[in-house]
Amino acid sequence: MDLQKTLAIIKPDGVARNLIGEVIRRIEAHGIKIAAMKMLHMNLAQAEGFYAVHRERPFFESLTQFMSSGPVVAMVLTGDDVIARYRGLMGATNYEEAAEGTIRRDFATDIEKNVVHGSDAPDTAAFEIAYFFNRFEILGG
Ligand code: IDP
Ligand code: MG
Repeated sequence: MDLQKTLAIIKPDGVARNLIGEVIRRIEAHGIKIAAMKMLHMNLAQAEGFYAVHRERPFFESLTQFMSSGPVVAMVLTGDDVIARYRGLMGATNYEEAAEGTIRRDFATDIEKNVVHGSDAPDTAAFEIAYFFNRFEILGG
């Protein structure tokens, strides 16, 4: 068993398109537990801080403007190997390359507006969870 936590976000496009329920339905249908959840609207500086790892990338400015363009739903997910399992549910970054039946394949409209975020490793998950939640807000601490 590798009990992990990961940060999931329903991005502004997903919230605007009424996909909150569908994303959460898929998470629960795969037996993944939600340990924390909140809705918030990041400002630009907050989005830049969240995606600081990407600050040198050509898409950084557009990505952070997008992520601060409307409300998001942030969640902490827990379970065995949940980082990879949730990324499997999400599908590849580029929805055109994402596997059939994944969230991005089914709902993304371009490589940026791809509906969901998920941490990619234990160290990034720890940073990203702490960016949005304190330990009193996470079930099971
Ligand atoms: P990930 O979300 O699958 O982990 P990352 O490479 O970490 O993908 O990129 C973070 C986010 O930046 C992506 O989810 C997407 O919204 C956006 N992004 C990634 N690559 C591109 C690109 O080539 N053009 C525009 N936006 C991109
Ligand atoms: Mg990433």
